[in-house]
Parts: sequence; structure tokens; C-alpha cells
Amino acid sequence: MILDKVDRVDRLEPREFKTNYLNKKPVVFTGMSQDWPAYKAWSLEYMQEKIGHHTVPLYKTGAFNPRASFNAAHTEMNFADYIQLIQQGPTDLRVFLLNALKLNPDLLNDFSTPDVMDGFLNSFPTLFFGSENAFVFMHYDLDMGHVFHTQFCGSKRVVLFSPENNVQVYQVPFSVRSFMELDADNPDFARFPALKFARGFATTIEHGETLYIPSGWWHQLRYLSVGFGLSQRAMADTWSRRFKAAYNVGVMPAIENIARKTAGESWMNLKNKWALGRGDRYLNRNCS
Ligand SMILES: O=C(O)CCC(=O)C(=O)O
Repeated sequence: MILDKVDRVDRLEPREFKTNYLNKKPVVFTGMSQDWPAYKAWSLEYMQEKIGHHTVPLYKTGAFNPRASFNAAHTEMNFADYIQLIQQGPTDLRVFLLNALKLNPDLLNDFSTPDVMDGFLNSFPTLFFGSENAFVFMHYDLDMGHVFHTQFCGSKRVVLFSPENNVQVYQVPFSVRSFMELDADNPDFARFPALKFARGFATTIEHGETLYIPSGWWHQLRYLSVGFGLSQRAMADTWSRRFKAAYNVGVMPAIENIARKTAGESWMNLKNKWALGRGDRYLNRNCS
């Protein structure tokens, strides 16, 4: 497995971004957020003040109920209590894809839309929170959007692979994830041998830095310290990606939910077996 470094730039002109990065590779913008009020204002305490009274869904990496609905939350909690929890030390409970702006639209005044491309879904900026050591398993985003993820407070390690690595990262069918135990930073090549042949990127983002994740790219994240991130997303820019997004959002979860309700654990085992088998077939083709 090869992990290249992600380029780091202060800012970019749209033309430079389109020529060198759009749909090609990730990049970290170190200066994009420096004029935003959020750069100075956003902290865990600020978020507690703005949305603390709401109840929020919480997600976990690891075993889940095979009969639960697609992307169902593990539990929920008052947001102010959750912030206290993550400040106390490691927990595997994470806030994922929270449209906090629906909870408090004032937050919209705290940041701007990136100006390097068009097509941003301005009503869907989402927030992610986690404690030190929280792990977000390898996945790509259902809607195939281009993601601009700005980190606040702590730092985060991110590993990314292009969609050409679907087999090497063991994509589980009828999902947009790999195995939750697959960790590209601590690879278990005995269990996931095809991962040896993946080539991707890795980086760490700190407060105020913005990582561009191209449409459909795999990403796994580890919180190196307690913190949170804001993702702004621009719509997939080709018809094939838009079609895939419509399938991922509208069709795939429906099929998955029916299969989970009827077959539960055996459906999950079948999907895992299929992903491992695809990895083995790839190895047989490439290593003989
Ligand atoms: O930072 C996180 O917790 C996850 C971010 C993520 O997966 C995303 O923005 O697509």
C-alpha cells in the first residue's frame, strides 16, 4: 500500500483548482477559513451555546444490529451532555452529518462557501463531532458530492483512496463502506490482503484547515484529539455520478432495508463474503 502526501496550499484560484485537483486528487487549504468568523469563534463551548438544548443522533464504528435500518443512529443524547462526554475522554459515540443549520441558522453567518468551484448545496452544510481517538470507518459519501471539510479545535488524520481502489479497500455490496475493522493506518494484510495494492493519500488537518475530498473518494478519519468539522458539499458534476447518487440515496437503502429485515445477519455475512471473495479474485488475477 502506498500513501502519498496531500498537497497543502494557502488558497487557490478556481482555474488552478480545476486544473490540478477537481476530480483528480485531494488538497488541503490552510487559509480558506481564515476570514470566516468561525475561525476565531467556533469552539466546543460556542457550539454548546448555539445548539446545546437539542437532542442529536449518535453513531458508532463497530458491530451493529443487522436488522436495524440503513444508516440508523445507535442512540441519541442532549447535545450539551454529548459535548461534556467527549471533553471527558475517549468515547466511540460520534455526531455524524448533523445539519446543525436547521437547528440554528445563525451558524450560517459564521462561514462562507468555498469559491473554487460552483454547485454548492448551501442548505446542507453538516457538522461532525468526536472525542480523541474516535474512528470513522472507510466510506464514500452517498450523494457523490465534492466535500470541503474544515476542521475546528482538534486535529484529525485522514486517509483517502480514489474510486479505482473499490476492490482493494473491500467495498461491501449495497453500502458505501468498507469493513468497519479495516484501518488503512494499521492495515491487517492477513485479513485484507488486497489492501496491499491500494494507492492513496494521507494527511492531518488542524484547526481552520479545509480538506477537499473529490466526488466518490473513499475516506477514513481518526480524531487525534477532541474536535469537530464542517463539511460543505458541491453536487456531483457528471451525469454518471448524479445517476449513482440517485441510486445510492433512493434505491440502494430500500433494497438493503428489505434484505436486512428478511435475512438480518445472514445477509450481512453474505455481503462480507462477497467483498472478501472479490479481493481474493483480484489477488489471483494480479499475483499469479
Ligand atoms: O469528520 C468526520 O467525523 C467525518 C467527516 C466525513 O466523513 C465527511 O465529511 O464526509
